[in-house]
Amino acid sequence: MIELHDHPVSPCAQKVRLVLAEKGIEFESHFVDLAAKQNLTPEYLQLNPAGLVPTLVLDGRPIPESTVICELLDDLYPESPLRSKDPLELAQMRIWTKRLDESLHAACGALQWPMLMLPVLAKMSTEDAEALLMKVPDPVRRGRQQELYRLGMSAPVAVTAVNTYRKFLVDMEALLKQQSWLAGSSFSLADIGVMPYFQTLKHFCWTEMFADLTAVGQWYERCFARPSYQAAIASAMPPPLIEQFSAAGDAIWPELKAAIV
Ligand SMILES: N[C@@H](CCC(=O)N[C@@H](CS)C(=O)NCC(=O)O)C(=O)O
Repeated sequence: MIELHDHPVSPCAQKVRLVLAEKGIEFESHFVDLAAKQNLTPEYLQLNPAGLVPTLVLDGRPIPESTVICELLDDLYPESPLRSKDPLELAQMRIWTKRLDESLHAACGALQWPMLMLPVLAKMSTEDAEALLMKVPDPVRRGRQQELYRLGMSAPVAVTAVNTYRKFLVDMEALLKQQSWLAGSSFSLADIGVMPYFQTLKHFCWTEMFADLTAVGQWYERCFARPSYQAAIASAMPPPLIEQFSAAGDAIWPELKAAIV
């Protein structure tokens, strides 16, 4: 039995759910309430010492790190492979997934986290909110969240994030003008890895960020038309959350747009 410790709007969890859906693998999802900081409870930290979702549990063994999980699932379920046999395409795929892990993910976190968490923290005393943030195990992530809590979307980290996003999209455009998919001729873990970050743009109504990038727009349509998108991402989003996100994202968009250089 496969279990996934999960959250509907976590890009990393969405990535894993996309792989499971592409391959038709059954699994049991356990919701981790990030807003209630359930990811920082001692029980969850035993599964995932970084206090992050997702965690895949396979025959009782917890496996963290979405990129690792996706490759593991492709190894365990080799039918409908999501990695090319061509070494150059495989390298290209890993360059994209590495870039997600090393840069776009943090940028997305810096934009998405305040939308989710600032309303929750606003209901607490400053002391309680600061104490809660002190529990975040990773010092880099903790510092980013503290900065966003104190300065909101005008924090330098948010300005850098929106520009990191835009640069990623522009680089995608250059490549997708020459090939259909990010790793080359076939849909792969690179496309799956990037799709959730477009879901973030979609649900916060920030798709204008790539409105001028035609090849990216076509890639987005192709990816989001896949049945796995419906099964893994769209159907998991609670409608009240979609409404809350689009209203919050819409309100902040002019400020974000003005920060793009
Ligand atoms: N490198 C990790 C990153 C996981 C991650 O950042 N998860 C976020 C949601 S997408 C999370 O759990 N955030 C909770 C928090 O920061 O409190 C992976 O790929 O699995």
